Amino acid sequence: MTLVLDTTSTHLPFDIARIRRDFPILKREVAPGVPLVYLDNAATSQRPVQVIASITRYYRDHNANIHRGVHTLSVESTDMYEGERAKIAQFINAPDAREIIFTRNTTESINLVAHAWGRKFLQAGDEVVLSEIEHHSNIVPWQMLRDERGIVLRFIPMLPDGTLDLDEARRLIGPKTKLLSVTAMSNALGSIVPLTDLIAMAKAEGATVLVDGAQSVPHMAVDVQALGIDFLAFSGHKMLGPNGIGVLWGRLDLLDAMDPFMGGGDMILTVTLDRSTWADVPAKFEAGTPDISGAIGLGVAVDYLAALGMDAIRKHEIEITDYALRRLADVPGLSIFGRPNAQERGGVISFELEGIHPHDVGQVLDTHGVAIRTGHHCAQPVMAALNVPATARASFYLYNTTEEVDALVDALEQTNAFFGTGR
Ligand code: C6P
Repeated sequence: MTLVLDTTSTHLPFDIARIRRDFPILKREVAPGVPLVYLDNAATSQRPVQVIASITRYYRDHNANIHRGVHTLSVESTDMYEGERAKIAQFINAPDAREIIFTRNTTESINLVAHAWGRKFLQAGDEVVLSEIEHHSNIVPWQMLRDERGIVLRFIPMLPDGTLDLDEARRLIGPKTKLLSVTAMSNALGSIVPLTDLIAMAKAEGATVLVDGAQSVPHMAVDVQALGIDFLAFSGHKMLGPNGIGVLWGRLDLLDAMDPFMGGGDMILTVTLDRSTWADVPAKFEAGTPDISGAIGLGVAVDYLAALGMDAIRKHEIEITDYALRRLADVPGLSIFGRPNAQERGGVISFELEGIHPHDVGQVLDTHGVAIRTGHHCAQPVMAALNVPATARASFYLYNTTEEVDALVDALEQTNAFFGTGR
């Protein structure tokens, strides 16, 4: 199959052909004559040459440890690392660069809050409100804390259309709620969570609010001050950045009041054989040599996203998702989970093909070059609520085209033909 890209499309808000040239992997074939159609962006995005080159350049020209040396390379590396912190603060409109803590990923960021904020400020009987559509990384750390400290977990239920039950949320969020921790967008279904309503409910009760931005920060403008939240967690690898670098943003007063997450080099002020005192934030939460090149690559990824504009990226994804929802509706035997309207969801479409296990769908699509994710998407409670073991999931990003959606639809029709289904 030859994939012909209509790179002159004018309905798109930016120059898709130019963008695709920045991503060499999009030109590869997964087998001779089978071009890659990468639709697994909710799992991880691809990286542009600008990000890849920044990492090579760092190791080739600047590499040294940071905050430790007086020599030129160490000073350069420190300046680059700290410069990226400031850039990322600006990207999410954080008032102070010290509020950006570099972690490995969203998972570590949420664990950091559960450990360093939760263990200090939550007591037995305090309630933490989560939702049924959370990724495991926003469930398991709180279950661990519950088992250790006796806090109570409450879950805002999911309605059959993949949205959250706001009436139930109003009932669950009350005087005992000390923390609301919710995702901005479901990775399994694409549902966009009505954060403004939920945050207002939590703030009316004086609760702290953590937002899991793993699926929102890469795809739409996120402004922590406008949202009025306290913590935001996200991952570099889902937003064109390297693996192994993530961010926890937290309000400075909260970060100041928290104890460290890990002990070691760089997070201390003084150490004697008897006791130690802590460095100020952000160093207090960045023990050991950090992922310096990762932070630099993430900074370049943020430059790339900012140059395109997050509103333009969101608009592009709505167009692609809208087109995909319409085309997929015509595939025999295919049903889509979640809201039918592209405006109400991110660029994620979970679906099933009647009579074929999602893993088999994924495998046949792969033979046509189409990469999607199948499984429970680290959101087993969502699968339980839908009463399915797994789904097939296509997810889009700024470089995807309507022609790639056509390739997905063709491959699904061939999957039906292969299994003799959809008739
Ligand atoms: N979701 C997916 O295929 P990490 O692995 O720490 O970078 O991100 C965890 C995470 C947290 N919250 C949400 C909403 C997420 O989507 C993810 C990662 C990927 O859906 C990998 S499981």
